[in-house]
Amino acid sequence: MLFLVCTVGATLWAAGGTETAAGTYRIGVFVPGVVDGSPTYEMMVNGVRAAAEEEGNTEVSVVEGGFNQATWEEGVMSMAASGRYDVIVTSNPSMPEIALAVAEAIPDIRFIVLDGFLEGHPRIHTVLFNQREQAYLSGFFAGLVTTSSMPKARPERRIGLLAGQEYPIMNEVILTGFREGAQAVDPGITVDFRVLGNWFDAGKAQEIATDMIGRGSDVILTIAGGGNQGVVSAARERNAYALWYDDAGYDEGPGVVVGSSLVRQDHASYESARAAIRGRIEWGTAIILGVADDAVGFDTDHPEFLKAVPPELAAEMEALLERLRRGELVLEMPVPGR
Ligand code: RBF
Repeated sequence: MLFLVCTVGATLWAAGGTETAAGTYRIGVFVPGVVDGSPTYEMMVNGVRAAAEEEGNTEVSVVEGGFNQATWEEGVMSMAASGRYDVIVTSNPSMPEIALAVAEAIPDIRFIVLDGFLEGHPRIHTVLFNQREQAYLSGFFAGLVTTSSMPKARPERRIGLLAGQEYPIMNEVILTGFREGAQAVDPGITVDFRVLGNWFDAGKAQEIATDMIGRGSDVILTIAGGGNQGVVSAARERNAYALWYDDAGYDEGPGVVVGSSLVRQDHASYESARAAIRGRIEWGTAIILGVADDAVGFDTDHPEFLKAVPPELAAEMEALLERLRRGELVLEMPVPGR
């Protein structure tokens, strides 16, 4: 089976299984990949479910599109054409284009696209995060760690980034922001950038991360979905540190995962789904949220963070967050397509 469908919600399906009670709001969540292992998708699904539960009279179906990206448009098109959804919620920078193609073909479907940007279509709303701020926070922290006296820090001043795949926001915003943040700590820091080539292969991710550590990286930021586990294993075995992205990953490897930059995709998903259910969404708008909106951050509260990281490093992260919040440091997110 190409797509895995599971249905939850506050409303019952009618006896036939294809009809819903009158007035029920129907949300389809299209996951471009799989939910398990990708923080960004886990948060999207959790946010929509929380909104549906709170509002009531709302049904949520989650459809996993899998890793063959060539099938995503067809998958979304068949969801939209089924007439079973009032709105489709999805997430990642490649989805606005697919939402646009499907919205042009199917006249009454609406889209909420998270982690993407598209303005001006009357049935599409997008929410993008300031990933330049997020990547800068991760890079600044990696810079602090690699130049610190933490037990696994080494003298090379080299840090790593492993990405699932290359895409414009990865290459032009996340990698650049990560390097920018690290070099704000020490301009001599270099970044070893590697690409896994998929969002699931933990074994290959472990091999790549092991090689990165062997070539001098003592801190690796992993943005690779299910591949993240391989980076944590390599760091654990080879005496290095891993950094998590999007949600708090400290419990994935206490003492190994020592930093997590955050995007509140769960809030964005909850808020936009709730607005859609209430008929209050501003269709056609594209918003960008950052540190000042409490939508991007760095988790300095987790007990494993406080255990692993010297207090002066934690204080430096707090100070950086405060500068971003107050606008003393401005890191503008380049708007895709502009
Ligand atoms: N991130 C994941 O964590 N898991 C994925 O399966 C995943 N698939 C992606 C597919 C495409 C085509 C693109 C452009 C990005 C993908 N991302 C994925 C990255 C995600 O959108 C986001 O950039 C990162 O999670 C960092 O916030």
